[in-house]
Amino acid sequence: MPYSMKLKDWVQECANLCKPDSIYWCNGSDEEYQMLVNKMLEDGTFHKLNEETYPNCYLSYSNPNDVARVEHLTFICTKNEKDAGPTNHWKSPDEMKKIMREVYDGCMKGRTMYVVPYVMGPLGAPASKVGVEITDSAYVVANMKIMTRMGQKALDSMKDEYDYVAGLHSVADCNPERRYIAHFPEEYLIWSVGSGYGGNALLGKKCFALRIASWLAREQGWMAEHMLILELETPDGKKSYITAALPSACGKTNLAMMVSALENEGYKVKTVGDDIAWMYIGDDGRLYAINPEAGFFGVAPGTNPKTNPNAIASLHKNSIFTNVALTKENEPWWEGYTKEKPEGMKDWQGKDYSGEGNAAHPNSRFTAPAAQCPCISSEFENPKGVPIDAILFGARRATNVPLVYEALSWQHGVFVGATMSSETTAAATGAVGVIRRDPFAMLPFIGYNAGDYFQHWLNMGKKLGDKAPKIFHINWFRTDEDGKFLWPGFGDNARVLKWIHERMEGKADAKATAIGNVPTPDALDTKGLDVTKEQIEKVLDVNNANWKSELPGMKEFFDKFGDTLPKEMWDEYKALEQRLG
Ligand code: GTP
Ligand code: SPV
Ligand code: MN
Repeated sequence: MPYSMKLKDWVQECANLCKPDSIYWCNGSDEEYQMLVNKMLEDGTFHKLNEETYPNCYLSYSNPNDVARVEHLTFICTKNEKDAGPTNHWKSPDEMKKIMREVYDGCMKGRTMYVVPYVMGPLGAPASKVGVEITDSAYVVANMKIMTRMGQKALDSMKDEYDYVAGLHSVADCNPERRYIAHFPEEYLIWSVGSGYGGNALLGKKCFALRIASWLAREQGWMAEHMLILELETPDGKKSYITAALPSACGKTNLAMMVSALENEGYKVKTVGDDIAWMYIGDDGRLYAINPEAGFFGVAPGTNPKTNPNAIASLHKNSIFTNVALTKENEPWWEGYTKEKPEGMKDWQGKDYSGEGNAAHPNSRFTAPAAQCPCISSEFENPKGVPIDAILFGARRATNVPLVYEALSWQHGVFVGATMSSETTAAATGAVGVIRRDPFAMLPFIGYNAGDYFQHWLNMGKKLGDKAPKIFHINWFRTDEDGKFLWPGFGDNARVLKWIHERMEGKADAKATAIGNVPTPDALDTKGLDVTKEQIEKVLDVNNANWKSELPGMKEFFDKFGDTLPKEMWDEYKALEQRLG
């Protein structure tokens, strides 16, 4: 996986361009972290939170113009435009580099250039990979320390001086007019400028582990996916492993860490990963997954001791909070943390909170070490990863899409993934709540032509044969006429996992519908649940007339691909059309 320049030479080249005052190579030690923290406390980037209740935790505010991923400024820069495909923004590598070089030129004057080597994946795992991020943001370095295996151990993991994915990042003047997140997958290179936030700036995450990695994965026969990985312990004491792809801010962290409502019945959930899965075919022919990350960069709003106690426990020490509100007790707060808003808060820009609007930004986040999660799986560091039994695709849809359904085959499952649609969220800039197609929850993250990506999924299914995981679709967000969620969600989602598990064992009943197999109302365990039978019927309902109205959107999406769309996708489209009558 070689970059074209030796690491030292590339660092020098970046320094020549960005002209920092000094260069600092990160070793990843705790002393170094403390040094960065002290520097950020001094310059006001960090605010220290209540040491008694949130030891070693810090609050940071981003520039108000820089609060989420910027999909309209994210580019896949391949030599041929067709290789980026119809779902990505494209510029030629030469043109993009020319534009960005002007922004990079001298952008680190008066600043330190940090060189951040990091490993994505457990140390020593065959599937793990090294990246090096150059950045002028101490905040980014601190986040990378939590999110990845960072420092000397990454340098030690390199097979030779070329064995890394290169990422150059500068906040520069944080100007939205001069902000670009560019990927050069043919060169194993990422350039990001003008943003210091989340996936725009922590280059190991979406830029490397999804966009560059998905390109590599296609070349090398594996998969890089926007998926949580969870461990499901069942009453027989066995463990099965499930991955789930849900779009940004649609419930991956929550599903991965859920406290099962069916613990008494023997269904328990543990976390292997909450955002990204790298999957490969093992020696036994099964699909295995590792979590390339070492921490959680989780959505704060909605997280509370009831909805996600494990996240709350994870973030109570050694964590960074970005764009949350601050209470009088010097503790972080966000919408949905408590029912009552505390008096006398500062909002996410540090101003006195008036009580109007959001105190925390809707995309405010916590950065917490995965090892602190009470329900982290014992397999989290397993270099082999975990064998996957089921793959779930999920969306945020108020209408039409039932709580859960089972795909009829791998090929049909690929069609279900390819035609996913979901309401947009605050995780990216732009309108919120607009339904858009989001294939495999990867629309913003596929680093190449999505038509080729669908083909790659079909190819992986052929290689896996009868060892392929079963595919399901989930939707926790269906609402009634008054806009209220029909399904309680969170820990009660274990009831859906139970049905999925029993389906795989050939035990649970299902009703065949046009879109796939849906639980019969009796097959879903609703014991102790405070919902009416009518509500359950509603949340499981598949209405053919409504589904027919979904078809034109799918067709319009597929039409964009021309001859890069696998023929099998049209076959499945026609079969669905027929089943709908
Ligand atoms: P990214 O980190 O952006 O990729 O997001 P994610 O998919 O991990 O989403 P996350 O689990 O953080 O959830 C996003 C929002 O959805 C939070 O506000 C949650 O409280 C809410 N949420 C998660 N699960 C459920 C559920 O089962 N029901 C309902 N109603 N809301 C949920
Ligand atoms: C997402 O948007 O899917 C995230 C947050 O997980 S970010 O790291 O900003 O991409
Ligand atoms: Mn994500």
